[in-house]
Amino acid sequence: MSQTVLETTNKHRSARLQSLLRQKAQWVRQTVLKMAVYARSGHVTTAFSQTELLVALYYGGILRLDSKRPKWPARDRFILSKGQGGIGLYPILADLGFFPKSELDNFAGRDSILGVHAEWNTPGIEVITGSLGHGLPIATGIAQVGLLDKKDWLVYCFLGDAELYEGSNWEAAIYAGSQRLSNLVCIVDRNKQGVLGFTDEIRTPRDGPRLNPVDNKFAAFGFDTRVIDGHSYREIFKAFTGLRQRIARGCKPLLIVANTTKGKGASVMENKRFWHYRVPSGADLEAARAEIRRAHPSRKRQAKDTAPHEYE
Ligand SMILES: Cc1ncc(C[n+]2csc(CCOP(=O)(O)OP(=O)(O)O)c2C)c(N)n1
Ligand SMILES: [Mg+2]
Repeated sequence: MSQTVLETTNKHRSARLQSLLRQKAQWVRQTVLKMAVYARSGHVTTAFSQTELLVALYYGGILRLDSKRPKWPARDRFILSKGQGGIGLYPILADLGFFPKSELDNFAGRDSILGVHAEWNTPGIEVITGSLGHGLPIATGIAQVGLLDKKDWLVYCFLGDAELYEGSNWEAAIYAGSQRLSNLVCIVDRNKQGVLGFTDEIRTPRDGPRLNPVDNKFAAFGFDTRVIDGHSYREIFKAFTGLRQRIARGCKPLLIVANTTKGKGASVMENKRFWHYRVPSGADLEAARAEIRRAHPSRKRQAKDTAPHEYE
């Protein structure tokens, strides 16, 4: 798998680029499954929900990053507020060269640099998260500093939807809106599920209070908003185009609601209450593997079921 960051050009909508991104997404899902099975830990459905968004951001030339200089001062700051999604970000960071792919073998292990939740000592991870609800206040503070220092880097804050029940999100949103933090881009992975409950279909006591309409709530707090299909590269690139110019134009902070499916890509786990903390095994695992293998027909070596430590 090439480690080249794909260029940001009009080619984004081209079939070739879409095919490359689909291939990356397939590889990320396969790698997440291997890591989780090997470690007997990790949030697989969480990672599958966010895959296309992270693949587009990291391989599609949206984020300005340098894997050889993770602390490059001019980098965009990407904050994975839904820290349990780390398992789905680590393969991408490794593939891009932030750290060796062999580190993926030790996901969640003793002395690992890759925790179940994202931690700041991992190259490419900005802040520790996983205690949900605290990424946005941190992102807001960093964005404020960027504006005061007249920098052109952007701060991306990637939130879970049920995470919006927690922490100091709304306090931070009020502040971000009132200060017109034009360099702040919030993305909500709107998979409509938390751990065991749904966010808008209140059928059991495990379901949370209704979150809809998420976009209108943020708009009321002073954000511009966009709602997209978080599995469509065409919609993702459209929503993430021209964001850096928003700083010079003094725009409002931006919220992108990305409608997704929890467990996307493995129907056996899609949109079910059961899977948030579980790692599939047996027939479920085989079904998931087979479906992901079929997702991109040109993937080489797809028939070979590699050992956990082989990530190519
Ligand atoms: C402060 C805090 N409370 C509870 C948890 C337990 N927890 C882990 S993941 C999760 C649900 C997250 O749902 P969501 O933010 O929608 O993420 P996703 O669906 O993308 O996994 C919860 C409640 C936590 N990590 N932190
Ligand atoms: Mg969710």
